[in-house]
Amino acid sequence: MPHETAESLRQLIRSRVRGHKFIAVSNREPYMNVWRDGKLEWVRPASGLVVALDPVMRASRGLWVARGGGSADIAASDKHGLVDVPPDDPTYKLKRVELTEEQEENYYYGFANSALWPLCHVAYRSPVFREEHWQAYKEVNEKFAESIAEEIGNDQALVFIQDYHFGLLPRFLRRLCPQAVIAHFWHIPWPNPEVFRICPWKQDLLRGMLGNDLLGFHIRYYGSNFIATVDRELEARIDREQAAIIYRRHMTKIRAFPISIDFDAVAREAASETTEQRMETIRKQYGIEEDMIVGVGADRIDYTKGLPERIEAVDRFLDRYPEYRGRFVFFQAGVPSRTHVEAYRRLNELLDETVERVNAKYSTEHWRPIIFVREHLPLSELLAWYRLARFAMVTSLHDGMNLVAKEFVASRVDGQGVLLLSRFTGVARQFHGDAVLINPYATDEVATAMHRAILMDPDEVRRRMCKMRDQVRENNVYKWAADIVRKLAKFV
Ligand code: GDG
Repeated sequence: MPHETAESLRQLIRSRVRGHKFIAVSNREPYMNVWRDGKLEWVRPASGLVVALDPVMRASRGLWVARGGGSADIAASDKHGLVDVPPDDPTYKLKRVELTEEQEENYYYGFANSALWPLCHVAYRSPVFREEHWQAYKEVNEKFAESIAEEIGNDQALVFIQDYHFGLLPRFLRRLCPQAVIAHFWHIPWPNPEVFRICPWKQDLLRGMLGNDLLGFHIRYYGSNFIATVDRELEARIDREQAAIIYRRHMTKIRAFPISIDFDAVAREAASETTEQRMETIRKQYGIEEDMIVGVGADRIDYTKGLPERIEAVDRFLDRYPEYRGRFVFFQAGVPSRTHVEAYRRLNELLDETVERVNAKYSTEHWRPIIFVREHLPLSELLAWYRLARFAMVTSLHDGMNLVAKEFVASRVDGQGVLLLSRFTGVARQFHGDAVLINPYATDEVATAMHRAILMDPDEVRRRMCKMRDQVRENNVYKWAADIVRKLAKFV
């Protein structure tokens, strides 16, 4: 069966949502303007969400509303905050909503990232609940609703909201634009009712989310947790047959849409001359001989990604299998993230300490087991590392989906490479049987899995990798978007 493409998505959007404005909403903007040496420049922030939604917007030629976070954002946009993007091929509009520093501090670093993020991930970090964070969260959600309503006016519109920054937006927006069809995709897990019940504003948040017509999660498990939470906290009618919630006579359908990547684009880039040259440069720069075994990881530096746990596993592996000392390197790329938040500052310190300790323990004059690069690498460099690797490690303690796993698979145009994958990721539901599933909390189990990946028979490696590649090729990001658009079109 031919798989979904940007072109088939474009046709679908044109035929199914004709006469409707297509509006996406997210906290982070897909393209940012900054001042560098007095010159205005474009930057593309690192985020799984942006990677997934940009191709959807290119196909829909719609409007993307987001917080303007770059130092030159205002200068680069018109008086309504509008600018044409992508810079090299303008196909859709971006509307930047300007927030005060205090709003950003309290809404983004505060309620979204210090309360909702740990609450939904259950990664054993206590959520921080503060009244001023919550007030700012409400304020910002309301401000976004007004800004979107300004663009919609009395027109018909399909609004596609992204993520946990906007739990209250659906209800605010429904009040202002009752004719709009509103869908919301929650990119992170939803916990069970026992965990969620500690949130002091739980009912307001749930009521906000029930302003949606359609509410999507990566997997059914998160959706069932959401339904169970509403059942416990609000007087709502649950229609289990239809996986829907009826609250104050409004119906919200709950569905699973596993997010993905642009498989063909990643595979093409991975097979390109640039990437192959990078592989050579990397080999020379780091002295990686042909017979050296490479392990790889790439993540935002976040406590949900299990980074110190991964380094501990490398330590355990070298301790238990000393024959690999001098023959194995582990490369970790880490993009700094949310460093304003105390828990993230502590994580960065812990990570540095752990890497230093393990390197000091095993390094020799000519060899160091862990290469840790704390920066946002160009995509071709990341893909070059993926291609050099015998295995990739995804050790999230909990993760909505995890796109790194899918990108690694797409990059292996040679059909080689083993994926060590945490059971606690959404993607583990799609790759079970083909990835080597691990529990990142169980260090010995992870060390054994690394050993197993190294010794795995090349035919078995290929068989598993080919199955995962088929999975992602077919279930690519255009299919994710097309499934949502088809569902949305039923409301039109
Ligand atoms: C949230 C959910 C869900 C990382 N390092 C570099 C780099 N990256 C790119 C990866 C990937 C993206 O960042 C990270 O995506 P993830 O899915 O792993 O994670 P989150 O940012 O936590 O995203 C997650 C996602 O939303 C989508 O719904 O899957 O569960 O937590 O694309 O490649 N990219 C480059 N250099 C780096 O050094 N170029």
